[in-house]
Amino acid sequence: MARLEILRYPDPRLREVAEPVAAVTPEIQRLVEDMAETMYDAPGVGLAATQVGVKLRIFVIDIADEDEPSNLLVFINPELLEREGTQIWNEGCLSFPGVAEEVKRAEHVRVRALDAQGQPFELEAEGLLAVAIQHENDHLDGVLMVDKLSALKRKLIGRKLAKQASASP
Ligand code: GNR
Ligand code: NI
Repeated sequence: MARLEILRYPDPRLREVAEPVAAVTPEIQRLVEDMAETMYDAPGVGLAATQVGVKLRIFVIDIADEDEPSNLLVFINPELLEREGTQIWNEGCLSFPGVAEEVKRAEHVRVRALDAQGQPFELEAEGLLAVAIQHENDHLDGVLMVDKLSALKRKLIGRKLAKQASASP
């Protein structure tokens, strides 16, 4: 297993639209393991392949608390089938270190995807899991949480991250 480098905004690769996975091969399974290790190491509740510079429709999520057993969810070629209601969550993103902003999302989603074995599954989610699924699915389309904010907030966050980038080695 290996930890992967997480791209930071405004890296242009975060804006690329990911392509479907043709087949869940051992190489894809290795990538999924590396993504999970990278997510746990960060730590984050989710990670999309786009964030590690891989243009494939894959994300991993684990919303289990520290005192709970881990529960890795793997989504390959995910499709959002239903979105219902609205909720506002204070979101973070590993590609925006130190940023947390309230984002409006659907309260309930139904998603279909392939798991790490290439088997199709469907899942209904609400609360944080629904937020994470929408956040990660957006990454696969090059959509970032700042796109859901006002132009002013986006500009302030852009400046903050530019400052961080010039301050860190
Ligand atoms: O670690 C993460 N936390 C988080 C909190 C609220 C809503 C969404 C997220 S996802 C984020 C990890 C990440 O950047 N995934 O793309
Ligand atoms: Ni993110």
